[in-house]
Amino acid sequence: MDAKKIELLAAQIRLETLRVIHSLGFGHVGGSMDLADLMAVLYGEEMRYDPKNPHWADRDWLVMSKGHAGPVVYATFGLMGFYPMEEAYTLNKPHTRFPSHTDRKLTPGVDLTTGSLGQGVSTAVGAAIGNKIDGRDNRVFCIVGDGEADEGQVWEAFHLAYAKKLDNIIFFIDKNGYQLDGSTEKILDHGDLAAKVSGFGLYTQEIDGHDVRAIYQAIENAKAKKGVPSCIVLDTIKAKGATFAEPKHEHSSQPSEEKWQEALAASEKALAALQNA
Ligand SMILES: Cc1ncc(C[n+]2csc(CCOP(=O)(O)OP(=O)(O)O)c2C)c(N)n1
Ligand SMILES: [Mg+2]
Repeated sequence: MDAKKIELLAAQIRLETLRVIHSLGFGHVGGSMDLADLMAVLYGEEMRYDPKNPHWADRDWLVMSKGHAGPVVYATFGLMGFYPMEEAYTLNKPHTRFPSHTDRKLTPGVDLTTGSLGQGVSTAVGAAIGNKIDGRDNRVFCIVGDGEADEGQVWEAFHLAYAKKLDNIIFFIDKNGYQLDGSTEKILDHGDLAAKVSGFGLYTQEIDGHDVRAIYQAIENAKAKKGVPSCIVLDTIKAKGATFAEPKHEHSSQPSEEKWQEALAASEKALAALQNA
């Protein structure tokens, strides 16, 4: 993997994620921005897809189970050519193809509809079972929130994935330490989350979720494991790269226009620094 290329893509995804949310003026900045590095590795390196044929039967699937991270999905898909980027600057407006939460019937590239936390993990497992039945060698990549992991359904789905020996699904848990209105520790402490997932039988790794090399290597390790599903726990900083939201790890944000402009300028600068490096 060309790490510099992927880091550049991650910076582009961060900037476009901000632009997408700025088009509405408010939204889920926190849980979108912290996934830019993962999305860059997935769509810049790891996944098999055709932006001109989003329903290609042999594609790898993405299930953004924490469906409120729609903006980072729309930014990534726009950059990868699923549609003109500008089209996503209609976030959640009437008749848009870009609702705040991901919807498979509206947005090219979105494989499953999500938003009700927990459910995407189960439907992702269903997709992985279906792909096996069809004899396909593609994979399902499913992104779960750490607050979302409060849902019992997440653990039922892990249990099923293990029992069915689904080595064609890789879960990611975005361990940013925060959910909607506070820290995960205060609201419902998971203790050692990776140890719990591992206890369910999944091949589990925990890494720095902003290190593209570590993300790539963990995915490669997961791909090499036969007969068990995998989970990669990503230690992340909620709202990473959004100047107004990162200090308090905001879940959703509605900053003033001045604060928006500051954040967009900082993100453009970060991108330019990588381009000139
Ligand atoms: C079943 C369900 N309950 C509540 C919500 C409202 N809700 C949306 S996001 C969120 C917090 C999610 O926290 P986390 O999974 O940690 O997401 P992240 O920190 O990555 O944004 C909640 C409670 C929901 N979407 N679905
Ligand atoms: Mg969280």
